[in-house]
Amino acid sequence: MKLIDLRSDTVTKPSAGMRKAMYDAEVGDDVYKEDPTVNKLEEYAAELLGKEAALFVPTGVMGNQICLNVLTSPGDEVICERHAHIFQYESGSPARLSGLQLSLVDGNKKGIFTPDQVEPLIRPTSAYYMAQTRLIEIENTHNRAGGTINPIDNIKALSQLARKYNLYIHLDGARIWNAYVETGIKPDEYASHFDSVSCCLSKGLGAPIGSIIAGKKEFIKEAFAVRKAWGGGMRQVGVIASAGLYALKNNIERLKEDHQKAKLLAAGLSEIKNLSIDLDLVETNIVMFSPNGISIEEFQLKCKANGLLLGTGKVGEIRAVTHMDVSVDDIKVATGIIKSVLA
Ligand code: TLP
Repeated sequence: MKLIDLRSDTVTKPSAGMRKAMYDAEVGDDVYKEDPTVNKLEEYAAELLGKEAALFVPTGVMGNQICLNVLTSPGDEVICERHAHIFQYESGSPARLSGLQLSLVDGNKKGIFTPDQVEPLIRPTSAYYMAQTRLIEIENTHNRAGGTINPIDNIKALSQLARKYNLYIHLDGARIWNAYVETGIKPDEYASHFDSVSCCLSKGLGAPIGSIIAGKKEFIKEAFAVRKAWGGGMRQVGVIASAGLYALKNNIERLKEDHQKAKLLAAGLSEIKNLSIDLDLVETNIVMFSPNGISIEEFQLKCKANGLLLGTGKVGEIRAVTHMDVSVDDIKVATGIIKSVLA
């Protein structure tokens, strides 16, 4: 039986063109900065993000965590949204790896929080007995809220607030490419409001592995040392950096198709009885919904038995993510499977 896999946009397999680029990649030892393909990827990504420098890292989690580590000291506090990936899905790493505590803001249903909500959370620098607020983190698009886009004016205002209080500001832009194709706001425009940015190559862009972090030269120099300290110094890694470079050059604009597929799926789901969905949240390639009268686990198992793999979102929610390895037909079949499971 063919399985339609909507668990995540991370499940894609490298295309023929990407595999060829990997096969042909020139390589060297990246710990000595001698891998020409990694160097090319880092230069290209830095330019795309309008930053002085960039660093290739194995995963989005490592990317976020290196950025937090470089910009803070143990005992500092980081402000982020309650459903942020760094809080929900990164294994407690801000505490484990950098001795940080997180101060959580309740965003709206789209995971968006405003400067008015953040300002009262900033600790006075005179209060030596309090953790010191050091950094604000924003996730765009916001995964757990359903792939929602943070409005650029809000990002600007949060960035200005960070400047006013001498705080750093970090972007978890794992899916910044999705925000870009939907709004037309370029990745470098988004990135210009942040000290550090982390972006994934292995989600909708279809690379098998890899993320990029970007920022000032000095920042990337320190990030390079932290990556090594955490065991992330890689060798002839041009074989995978080539996939990332191919992804950045070929697979950004096509993300629009994934957004159309998500809208198609959401529209189909909204007509199914025993299912709740907020269409207002479907802005990019993620669709969150709740099946009624059945547990999430049982619903997932029944869908799987019928050939459809689905993930989870917030408590009581199913997450379906569209990507380049599912077709419009697959989306129609998936909608039919969900309908029959809930009938
Ligand atoms: N997210 C994964 C899961 O961890 C939920 C997914 O399937 O969506 N930031 C954001 C916003 C992410 O969504 C993810 C991955 C990461 C960072 C971490 O990337 P990886 O998995 O490469 O470490």
